[in-house]
Amino acid sequence: MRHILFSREFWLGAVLALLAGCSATTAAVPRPSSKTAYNLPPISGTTATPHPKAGSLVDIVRDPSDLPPSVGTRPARRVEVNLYTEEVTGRLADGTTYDYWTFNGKVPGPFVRVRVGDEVTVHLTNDPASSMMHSVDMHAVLGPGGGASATQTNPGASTGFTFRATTPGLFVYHCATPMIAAHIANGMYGMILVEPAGGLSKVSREYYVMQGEIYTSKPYGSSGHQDLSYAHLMAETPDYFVFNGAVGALTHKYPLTGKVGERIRIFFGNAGPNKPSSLHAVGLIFDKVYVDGSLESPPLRGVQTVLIPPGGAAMVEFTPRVPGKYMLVDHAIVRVERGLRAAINISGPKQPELFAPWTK
Ligand SMILES: [Cu+2]
Repeated sequence: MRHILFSREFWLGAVLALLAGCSATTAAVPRPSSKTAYNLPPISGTTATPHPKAGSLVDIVRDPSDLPPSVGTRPARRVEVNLYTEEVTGRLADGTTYDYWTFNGKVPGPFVRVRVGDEVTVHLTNDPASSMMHSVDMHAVLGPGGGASATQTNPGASTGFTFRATTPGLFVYHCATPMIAAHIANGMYGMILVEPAGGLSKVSREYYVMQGEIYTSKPYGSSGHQDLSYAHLMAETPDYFVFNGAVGALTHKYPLTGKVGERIRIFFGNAGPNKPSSLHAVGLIFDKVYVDGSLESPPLRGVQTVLIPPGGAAMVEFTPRVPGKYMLVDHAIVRVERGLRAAINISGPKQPELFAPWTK
């Protein structure tokens, strides 16, 4: 039964039965040019094989500074969003690889930034080499499945939908093809920001960070290639917790940086699929927290830890006053031991009136 339940054919059948009338086209679709930007050899073998050399892997980590600028004061307009679903083998941790399912080759997927009133057209193309159907459910969408009913897309096919951005806020999007939890755990998530008219206030730096869970057949820290463990997924017992897709993504590869006195904004999303996040910046205090990603409610001020449910988000802002090395964590702190940690490196002059270490 387990084999049947988790087989691709079972879920393909279920989806097609559920979504009769939403069939995808089967015309071959060329890969977007962005694919070639990786300039990496294909990875062969995805299960029970020695892990490839780390240097030959696709880099799935999203740079947290990779996000568009604010919409500013522009009027509402039409916006095109191109999503390309792609299954790749990437580095999960040093010496450990994993088969990720992605939007546009990175985890999280692209940060989509629109303003209220925009007419947004979403194009979803599924890589011809995909093993699965994929789709997208955007929490900013008013419509069936958040767009998922219109975008169940076969490998090599394209689908899409158009929606009106009605509500300012920071929203999660994710693949919603059964088994949905597996598609999310494998990396198929991102965020869409709907800015209010006039845009967000100006800040010095903005970062895009998402928390995810990875369920592996071998224990945390095992070397070699890791397969998804459906047993662990169903039991809601993640083996890894990651920011932006991989262990060390935001410590060694892309640490967050800033200077004393700068205003820093983090767009933070929790992909889950199962666990809430207790977001905390060690040694810092969030000046403003837009709870649950709501931009229509006033922010909380002076917040230590922010609770963010799976499928939820928060926009947090802070101004570091003291230079040093800080950490962004989930205050369910044991998750640090499972890979969940981001560095925030703040430079600038010492501030002894605020903080002064001493020894006897
Ligand atoms: Cu998917």
